[in-house]
Amino acid sequence: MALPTSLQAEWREEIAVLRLVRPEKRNALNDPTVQGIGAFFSNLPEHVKVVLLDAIGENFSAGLDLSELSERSTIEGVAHSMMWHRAFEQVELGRVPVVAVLKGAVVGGGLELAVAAHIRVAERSAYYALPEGQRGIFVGGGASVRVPRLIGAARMADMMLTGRVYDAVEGQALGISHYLVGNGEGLARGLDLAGKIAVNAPITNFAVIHALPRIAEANSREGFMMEALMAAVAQGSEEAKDRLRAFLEKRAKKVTEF
Ligand code: 1HE
Repeated sequence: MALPTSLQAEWREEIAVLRLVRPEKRNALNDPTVQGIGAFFSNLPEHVKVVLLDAIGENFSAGLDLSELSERSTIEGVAHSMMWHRAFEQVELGRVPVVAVLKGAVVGGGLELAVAAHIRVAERSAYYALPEGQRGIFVGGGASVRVPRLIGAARMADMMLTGRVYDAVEGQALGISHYLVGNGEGLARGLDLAGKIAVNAPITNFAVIHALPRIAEANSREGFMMEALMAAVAQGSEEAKDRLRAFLEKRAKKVTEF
């Protein structure tokens, strides 16, 4: 798969690692990078069960590459934003779960990319901002849909109107990250979590990334129906039967606190 120079892939058996590798520009996202991310996620080899999204340098991403913000007509602006939407939809609604490792700047389009992942591990250095307000623009990579799901529209409005920056501890309390680790520890934790995800039944991973968000956004009547159907599909799989039998025959791991 041909990737732009701003992206690098590493294959670790069932785990694919995709890295932003433009640290000199704080991993700012130019068009080839965004398109490369979309292409990577839509062409994952069959054996890949989970993707880890990582970044070289001290920052996850400084967002949209402001040096490429050329004069665009209104309709070109719509098309550009929709290009980001398509690419990040491949992350959120692709074939496999995605774990993102966050550090330093996770701002603007960088935050938009991070929130398209399913699990976020934040290093203590991570901070979150939406400087679009300061730049005189608006979010265009899906933030107004995905960020309110995590922290609410009111907090997002504050970030955009006042330039508020949340640090990693605040981000963890608000639910932006799922895990908070020390600086330099994100990759190891991310790989550990990716390893756990990779051994789940594929039907469960599918249900979590494709059915759960739709059910969560549906009204209760449709939600309960979708849940019942999804539960029956998962339960009926051979893999579910094997796993349930393994538990009853005391061959499977119990739930443990740590
Ligand atoms: C960039 C970008 C960028 C850095 N586009 N080149 N995003 C922003 O408004 C954030 C803008 N960036 C920053 O506020 C700061 O760079 C950081 C706080 C992220 C990092 O600061 P620092 O001191 O580590 O680095 P720096 O010296 O500011 O930047 C190093 C280089 O990266 C420098 O280039 P150089 O050629 O002078 O070395 C910077 O110009 C460059 N750089 N960030 C282009 N974003 C779909 S819509 C999404 C809308 C948005 O994402 S808007 C938010 C954009």
